Formats: sequence, C-alpha cells, structure tokens
Amino acid sequence: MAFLEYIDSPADLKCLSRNELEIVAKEIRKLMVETVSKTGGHLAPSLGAVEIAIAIHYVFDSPMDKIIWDVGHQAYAHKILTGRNRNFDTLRKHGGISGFTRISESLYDGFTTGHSSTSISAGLGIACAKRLKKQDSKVVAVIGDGSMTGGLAYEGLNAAGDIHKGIIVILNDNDMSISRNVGALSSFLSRKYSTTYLQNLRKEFGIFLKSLPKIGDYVYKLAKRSEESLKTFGTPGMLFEAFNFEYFGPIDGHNLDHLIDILENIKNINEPVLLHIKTKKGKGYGPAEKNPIHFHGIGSFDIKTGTSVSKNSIPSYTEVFGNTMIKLAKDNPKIIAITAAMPEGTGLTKFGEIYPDRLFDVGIAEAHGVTFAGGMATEGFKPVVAIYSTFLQRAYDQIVHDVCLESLPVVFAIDRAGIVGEDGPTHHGVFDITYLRSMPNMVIMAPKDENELCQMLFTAISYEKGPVALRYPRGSGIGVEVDENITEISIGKAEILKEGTDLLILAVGRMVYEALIAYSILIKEGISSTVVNCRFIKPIDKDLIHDLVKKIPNVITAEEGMLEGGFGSAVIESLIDSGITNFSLKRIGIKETFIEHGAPSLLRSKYNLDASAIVKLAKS
Ligand SMILES: Cc1ncc(C[n+]2csc(CCOP(=O)(O)OP(=O)(O)O)c2C)c(N)n1
Repeated sequence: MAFLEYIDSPADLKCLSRNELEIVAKEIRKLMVETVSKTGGHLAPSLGAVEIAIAIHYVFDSPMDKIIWDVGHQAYAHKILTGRNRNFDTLRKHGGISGFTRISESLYDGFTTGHSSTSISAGLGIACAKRLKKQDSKVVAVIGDGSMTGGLAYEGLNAAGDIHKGIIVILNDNDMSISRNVGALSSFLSRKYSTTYLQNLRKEFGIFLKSLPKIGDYVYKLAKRSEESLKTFGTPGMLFEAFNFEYFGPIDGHNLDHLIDILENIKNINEPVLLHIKTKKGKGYGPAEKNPIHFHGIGSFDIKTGTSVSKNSIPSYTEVFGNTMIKLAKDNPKIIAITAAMPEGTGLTKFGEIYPDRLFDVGIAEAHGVTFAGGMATEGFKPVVAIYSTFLQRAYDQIVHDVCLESLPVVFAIDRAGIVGEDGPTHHGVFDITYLRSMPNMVIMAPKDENELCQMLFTAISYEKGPVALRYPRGSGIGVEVDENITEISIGKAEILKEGTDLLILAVGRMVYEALIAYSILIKEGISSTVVNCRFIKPIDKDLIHDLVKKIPNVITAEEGMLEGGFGSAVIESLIDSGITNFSLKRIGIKETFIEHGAPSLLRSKYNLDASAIVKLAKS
C-alpha cells in the first residue's frame, strides 16, 4: 500500500494531492475486500461510500467536527482513515473493531450506531449542544436512501429545519436498501423530468399566474417563490426544501473532485444543508456490483469468484419459516406477510414471488409495519410480521397500543432472537422476552427445533384470540426432519423430554438442545435430570411446572435472553404467587449486560449460555 500505511488520522490525508486521493480510494477498496473476504461484513454498502468518506475527512476536521454514519455499515472507509487501518483485519472479531461505529471505540465516531435512521436526530442534538458550548465545529450526518425510509429520519429533518442549526446531511443514494429500496420517497428520489417537460410546465405556470385577476404584493412574492421552487421541481430538492434545508445535488458520489469542491462550499453555511449524492452499491468490486443484495452483509468468500466459502447444508430457521409460510398461505388466503426492508433476511423473498399481493415490504419502518398489521387484522386478515428481535424494539408502543390493547390476532415472527454474533450489541436479540412478557393478551413461544417452528407457526396463525410472538434463533436448525403434515400444539403446554429425579431443567427455545446435551453429560456423572421443553414463555405451563417443582425442588431455568423479566423470572413469579416456596432455583440467561461482538459459540461459552454452563450449575 503506497499511501494507506502512512495514514493514521485524517490529518495525514490532508497532506495528499487530489490525484493521490484517488490512489487512496483504490487502496481502501482493496483492503476492504481482502479483509471482509475473511471476516465477513457489510461490504457492498461500505464499498459505495469510499469517496464520500475520503472527501469528508479531507474537508472537515474530525474529531472536532462530528461525523455520524447512519447504521454505521457504510463506515469501513471512515474506520480505515481514522486510525484503524492497522487493525482492520480484526473487524467484527471478538476483541477486534466493531462492524458499526462506536463512540467507545474511537473519538472519530460521532455516535454509536447499528439501528437505522438515527443520524439526523443525533447530529442535531450534537449541533445544538455545540452551539450551547459556543463551539462552531461542524456536524455531518451521512444517511442512505434506505435509512431515509425510517420515520425517525423525518422527525430529525423536521426539527432541524425548524430550529435552523447548522447540520450537513449527506444523502447517500444508491437506489438500494438491503434489497431494492421501496416506498414513494424512493421513486421520488429517482424521478427525472425532461428539460422540455420542465420548460412547458414553467410556461404553463407563468400563464396561470398572469391570468390571476389582481396580483398584490403578497401574492406576487408568493408566486415568485413558487416559480423559483419550480427550478428544483425536477429534483428531489423540493422535498428537502419543504423542510427548510438548503438542497444541493444530486451529484456523482464517486467523483472525488466534485465531492471535495461542493463540501468546501457548503461547509460554512450556517443553516441545515442536504447534499444528495448518487452512488453505486458495491462500487469497485465486480461481484458486489453485480449482486449488491448478496454482498450487503456477507460471510467469508473467495475474492476471485465472489462465491461464499462455506454454506451449512442444514436449513436455517429463517428458510424453514419462509417455506412454511408458503405452504400455509396456499390453503389460507388470509395470511399476509409483512417485512421491514428485509425480505431476504427474514426468508420471505420466495413468498413474495409466489404471492406478490400478500407480501408488504414497508421499508425500514418497523413501527409502521406493526400498526399496519393491526389495521389488516381488524379486517379479518392474518398478518405475520417478520422482524428481527432487535429491530422489533422500534415498535414497542405499537405492539402495546395498536395490537395488544384490542387483542388483535397478529403474529410476530421474531427472527435472530438470542445471540447473533459478529454484529454485536446493537443486534443481539436478547430483550424481546422481557418487553413482550409484560404485555397483556400476548402469547410468546419459542421452538426447540425447526420442526417445532413449523408447528408453532401453524398454531400461531390458527390462534384467533390475540397476538402471538414466535421467537427463533439466527442460523441453521438442529437438523431434524420437518414433518410433511404440520400439526398444531396446545397453547400453554410444555413437553417432558427426559425424566430424572435429582434435577429439573426448564428450558425454552435453543436452550432445550443445550439442556439435552447437559442431561447426557450429567447422567454419566450420576445426576439424573428431568428436562422440559417449556415451549411457552407466556402463558407458562403452570400445572406441569408446579407439579414437577414440588417433586424435584432443585431447578435450573435456561433461556437465551435477558434474565431481568425473562422466562426464569416468570417461573419464579408463578411459583411464589402460588405459595410454592420450597425450591432452589438457578437461572441461565444474560445478566444485565450488553454483549459484545464475536463468534456465537464463543459468546455463548463466555456468557454461560450452553450445555457446559448447565452442567456446571447443576454440579454446584
Ligand atoms: C431499525 C433497523 N431496521 C433494519 C435494519 C437492517 N438494515 C441494515 S442496513 C439496511 C439498509 C439500509 O439501506 P441504506 O441506508 O440505503 O444503505 P445501503 O445499505 O444501501 O448502503 C437495513 C434494512 C437496521 N439496521 N435498523
């Protein structure tokens, strides 16, 4: 690397000529592709944001000026330019650098990100705080067109345009969210008018103005302003100008010269500014340009061909969910699928191909998606809202207020529940049990394997009395056969998998499998356990659990989620509330901490979420 190895901070970048910056861009892309081919990560989004990262750091003075990368998944070039190029090979590895931006990782990261659409609000907060501190440093928020589909972004724009604080929003528009972007805004951003059309429009507008009987001062000014606004009519500027933003663009987001010139120009405008840049997702690496959806977030791959290195032959929970949806939808025309910008991630792509009218991609708008499902349910449909556990947090109020209050029969298919691994603390799905458990009318279940996932989905869809949340983990299933004929299971009923007398293990979801492994280890050491697949977190199978605890008072509960307000808490509360106090109970789960990024198996071992943790606890 001719230049990159000498760049330890943005100050080093500023010493280079513009031609040399082009070489830096090439070196960054090479480093990114080489690294992500081994570590996995958000390659295509970051490849598309190389020039904008260079231009920002060339023009602004970070860390005094604050740079905020929405989601943080486009920020690899930013990381490389801000002192992390030497350990970039540790990207997403345990103990290494995060796949998103973290204020605890670097002074150059303006805000901690991972969930989308936060950058404008955070940036505005920082800008207002700087004003109060009488600092005149700048704030730059870089946000993708996909992230612009999130409502929070508009709350930020609305506030920024009202209080007129200097903030520069850079809209990195590549026409893509993870999949092709959706929604009216997306088509608005790419709307193009021919010059003739615009000229005709202006002429007609002029004629219309002249035809007005009396044009007083006020009307004239208004008319003038309207005429001026016609100049931006062919561009999305109109939208942002309505928010009181000064709009610039759209410009080529890969032309470093243009980017630097325009940033130099808008740097000192003390009003909200929006710079619209057009970029190509995956830019500079053929396979990623060709297949940006696949390379949005990718595991390790072969650089030459772009093919993934390993693919587990056991189907993932996500795939099993998607296939079961197709199967069930065939006989039940009321089934509707809803995704928040993640048809691939939630396994619904094929469903959408077969039933295009029954899949709704609402964009990165989880809150809207849930309320939308509530509306559908009032009309007799059966909406299945498939959202990752971590992103469903965005819709907490909508689940309570728009679904649970009237007990509407909406199914929540909660993917990536539990530890997700390398994406880290912003993405682990560990809070859903806690926040859903307190909601009246909600049923919560978790399957022990992929076959039970099918049964639970069928059960959830058949349940008419109210909402059901079905949580299942990231990655491949256990490898069990999936029944051809899917059967229902009884709501609130657990199943005993092993019978023993010394210890009672009450497990849910993925931890059932770990409990069975623990059972086999313990039996060899002379400890016989009863293992229960509890299936339901709410309502728990009180009758069975109470009976068993009375017989076997040494109890371990096991779940992959927060202990506070979790499944184990539900068991304790239920026992105590029923006056059963003669038991000793230990809980396996996550104790009041944010779990860092790293390989799932490593994290499960570190945080005692596996069979050996159950064995250790049993022996103690
Ligand atoms: C609240 C929330 N929902 C879903 C996601 C998952 N997600 C990560 S990136 C992304 C697409 C973002 O698109 P865009 O901002 O245009 O960036 P691009 O990937 O195209 O560069 C999505 C849906 C998320 N990070 N946060």
